[in-house]
Amino acid sequence: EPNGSSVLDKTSKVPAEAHPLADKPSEIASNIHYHARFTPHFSPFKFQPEQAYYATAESVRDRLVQQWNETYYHFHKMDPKQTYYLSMEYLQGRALTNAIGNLDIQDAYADALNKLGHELEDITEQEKDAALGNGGLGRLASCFLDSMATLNLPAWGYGLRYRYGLFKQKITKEGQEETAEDWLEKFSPWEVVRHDVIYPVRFFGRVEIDPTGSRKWVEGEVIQALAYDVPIPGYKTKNTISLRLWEAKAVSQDVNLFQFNDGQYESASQLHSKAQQICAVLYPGDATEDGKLLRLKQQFFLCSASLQVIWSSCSWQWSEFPSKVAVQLNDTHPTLAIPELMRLLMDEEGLGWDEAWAVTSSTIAYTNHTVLPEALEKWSLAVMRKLLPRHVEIIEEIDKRFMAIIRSTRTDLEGKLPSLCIVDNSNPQKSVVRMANLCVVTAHTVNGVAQLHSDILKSELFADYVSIWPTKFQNKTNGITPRRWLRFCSPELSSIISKWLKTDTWVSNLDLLTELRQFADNEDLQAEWAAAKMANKKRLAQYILQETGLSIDPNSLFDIQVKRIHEYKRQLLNILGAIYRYKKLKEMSPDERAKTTPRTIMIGGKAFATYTNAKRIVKLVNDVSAVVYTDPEVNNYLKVVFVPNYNVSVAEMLIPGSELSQHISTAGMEASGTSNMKFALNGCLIIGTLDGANVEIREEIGEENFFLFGAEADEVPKLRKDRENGLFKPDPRFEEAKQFIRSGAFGTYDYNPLLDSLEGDTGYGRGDYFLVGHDFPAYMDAQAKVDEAYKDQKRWLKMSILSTAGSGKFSSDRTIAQYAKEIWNIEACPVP
Ligand code: B1N
Repeated sequence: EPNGSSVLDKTSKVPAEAHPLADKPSEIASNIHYHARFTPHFSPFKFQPEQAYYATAESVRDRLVQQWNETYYHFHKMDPKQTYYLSMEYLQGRALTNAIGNLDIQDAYADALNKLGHELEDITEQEKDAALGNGGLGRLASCFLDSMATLNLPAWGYGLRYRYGLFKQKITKEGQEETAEDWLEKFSPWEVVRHDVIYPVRFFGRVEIDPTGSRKWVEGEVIQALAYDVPIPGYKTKNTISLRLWEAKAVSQDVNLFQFNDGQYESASQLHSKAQQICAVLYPGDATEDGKLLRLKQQFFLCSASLQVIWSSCSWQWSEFPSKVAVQLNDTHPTLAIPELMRLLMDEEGLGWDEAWAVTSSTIAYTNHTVLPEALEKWSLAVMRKLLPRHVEIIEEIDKRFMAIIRSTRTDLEGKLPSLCIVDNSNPQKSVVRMANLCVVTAHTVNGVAQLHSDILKSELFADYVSIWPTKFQNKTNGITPRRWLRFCSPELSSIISKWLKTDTWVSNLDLLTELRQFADNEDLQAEWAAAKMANKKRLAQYILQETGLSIDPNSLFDIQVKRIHEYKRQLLNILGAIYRYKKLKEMSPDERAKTTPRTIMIGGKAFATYTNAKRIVKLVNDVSAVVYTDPEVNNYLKVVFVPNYNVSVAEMLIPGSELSQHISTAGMEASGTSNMKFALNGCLIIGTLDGANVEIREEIGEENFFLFGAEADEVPKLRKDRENGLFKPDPRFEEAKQFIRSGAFGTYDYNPLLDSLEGDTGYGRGDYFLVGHDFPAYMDAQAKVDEAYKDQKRWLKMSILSTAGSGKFSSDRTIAQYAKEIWNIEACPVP
C-alpha cells in the first residue's frame, strides 16, 4: 500500500535489471513455453490455442507486473495527489490484444507464437470478455482507465468483482434468451489477489451513543472486502495503474467451526453465502433502476471498502485531504461514498461536522449520465435505515443543514424546497432518498457528459441548484480510447493513417487526425481507404456467416445500429424504416430494383431481461430478418441481420466494417452516446438526431458529412403535447409500415403491444412518447439521401475520410485531461 512499510522501502529502486524480460521473439517463445510448463493450468501434453492463450497472457503479465511495481513505487515516492474513480461498472472486454498493443510488442509476440505453431489472432480470440458493465457507462469507465494510464496520471479505478457479468444473449424462436456468462469459469490471468488488502464492511446493526455524545455504528453483520487488482497499462509508457475490484468474503473467525459441530451448520455457512451473494451478479440495467436491497448492499460495499483504503493510506493532516485525494462518482451508484466518508471522518477520526463536511465536499465530484426519470436513483429511507442506520442519520443531517441555509439565505427558493431537498417526505409512509440531490448538494463539481446534456442539466434537472451554486456545474464531453477503438481494432486503417500523416503519434494525440483533411480528395488515399474498408467488411461478413449462418454481400452498404435496446434509442424507428424499404422493393419492377443501393442493415444489442417492449423489438428484427433473407425478389438488395450477443469484442469487429451507423434517439434523451464516436473515428458516416454527442460530432466533422434528421430537444415537449391533443397527423409511409406488420407479413407473433405503443397509452402518458411517428418521414428522407450519396463512391469516401479527420476531439485522452485539470486538480506522474 502506498504509505505502509513494504519491501519497496528497503531497496532504493525496484531492481528491474535483476529480472530481464525477453525481447527477441525466440526468447519470448521460450518464456511462453516456460509458463505453459511451470504455471500449469492444464495437463502437460496440450498446447492448443486455449493453453497457448493462458501461457501468452502470463508471459505478457510478467511485463505488466514489472511496470506496475515500478509505478506503485514511483507514486509512493512522489506522493502526488491521486484520483479514485468509483464505478459500479467496467466493461473491459479483452485484455491481451490491448496489453500487447499498449506495450507495443505485437510484432515480437506474433513472431514468437508463430514459432510455437500459433497465430496471434487465434490466440487472442480465446479470451472471454470481462463484461462487468451494461453499456456506455461501463465502457466509458474502461476507456477512462486507459487514458489515465496513458496520460501518466496517478489514478485508480475501483469497482466490484462480479462473479457473473452481463448475461449472454441467445436468439431463439421466442426471441432473446439470457444465460449466465461465467467469465471466471477457468480463471482470469489478468487479476492479482492482494491478500493484504482486506477491509471489513458492516451492514445493519445500530448506532451507539457514548456519554460524550459521539456516535458509533456497531453490531450487525460484517463482511470482508478483499482486493483483486487488474493492471491497466498506458500506451507506450511505463505507467501501469490499477483497476481494483472488490470481492466479498466471510471472515474466517466468524465462521465458527464449533457451530458446525453443534449441528449449527446453517448459521455458520449463512455468512458465507451472504458474502457470496454480494458480488454474485451485475445488475443488468442500463438507464433503468430496479431498486433491489442487494444492489444497495453492493453499492455500499464498493463505497465503504474503497473509502477505507483511501482513509488508511492517509498520512496527512485532515485539512490536507482534498489536496491529496480526488474521488469521482460515476453516476449516483456510488453516492454512499458521501455519508461513508463523513462517518469515517467524524466517528473514527473524531472530526467535527463542519470539518468533516469541508473535507468531504471538497474531495467528491459527481458525473451525471442520464436525465431519464426512471434511471434517477431513489432509495427507500426505511430500507436504507435498516441497512445503514448511521448513514441515514448523516444524510438527514446534510439535508437538514442544507434546508436551513436555503431558508435563511434564499427566501426566493422557499417554494422550490420540496424538489431541492434530499429526503423526499412528500409521502411520509414512503420517504425516499434522492441520490442525485445528495450528490449535487455535496459534490464540489457536477458534470454532464456532452454539451447538450450538460446544458439540459443546468436548464432543467438541476436548474434550481444552479441558482445556488452557479459555478458548480461543468461539461466534460465523453471520449473513447483511440488505442482499442482504432489502432488495435483496425490495423489496416491505422497504417494508412500513419503512412499519410508520416507518423503514428496520432494514437496518443488524436487531434493530429485533422491533417487528413488535406488529402480527403486524394485518389490514392481514397483507393487505400476503400481497400481497408473492404477488408474490414469482408472480415465482418465472415463473422456474421459464422455466428448467424446468414451470408451478406460486402458490396452492399453496411448499415449498423448496435447499443442496448431501449425505446428511447429507437431501434423501432430503424426496423420500421427497413420494413418500409422492403415493402417498396417488393412493389418495384426488377429494373427499378436494380437501380437501388443494396443495403445490409445490422442491428444488435441486449434488452433488459424484464423490459418486454425491448424484447419485442429484438423479436421483430429477427422476424423481419428471416422474411427478407428468404425473399428471392428482394434479397439481393436488402438484408436485415440481428447480431447476437453484442459486446466489446463484437463491437471491435463490427465498427471497422461499418459504413453507416444509426444514432437516432429522441432528441434530449441520450446523454452522450459513445459508439457514435467509435463509428465516426473509423470513417463511418452517421445518420442521427441532434442528441447527445451527435451535436458535437456533427460540428467537428462538418454538417455536410452528417445525415441529420428529426425533432430537436427543445421541440419535444410541445410535440408530445400535440400528440396528446390529437394534433398529430401521421405520414402515410409510417401508417403503411405499421399496417404491413399488422397484416402478418412477418409471422404470427403478437406485435400489437409494440405497435400500440406508437399510438395508445404506453405508461409514459399518451402514446408514442419517443416520437417515432413524428420523426419517421424525416428519417426516411435522410435515408434516401444516404442512398444517393453512396452511389457516388468518390464523394462517400471523402465524407468517410473527413469523419475520421474530424474525430480527434473524441479521444478519452482529451476528456481525462479536462477532468484532471478542471475537476481533480491532479498532475501527471510519469515513471522515469
Ligand atoms: O452513459 C453513457 C452515455 O454515453 C449514454 O448516453 C448514457 O445513456 C449512459 C443505470 C445507467 N446513463 N445512465 C446509465 C447505467 C446503469 C444503470 O444501472 C443507468 N448509463 C448511461 C456514458 O456517459
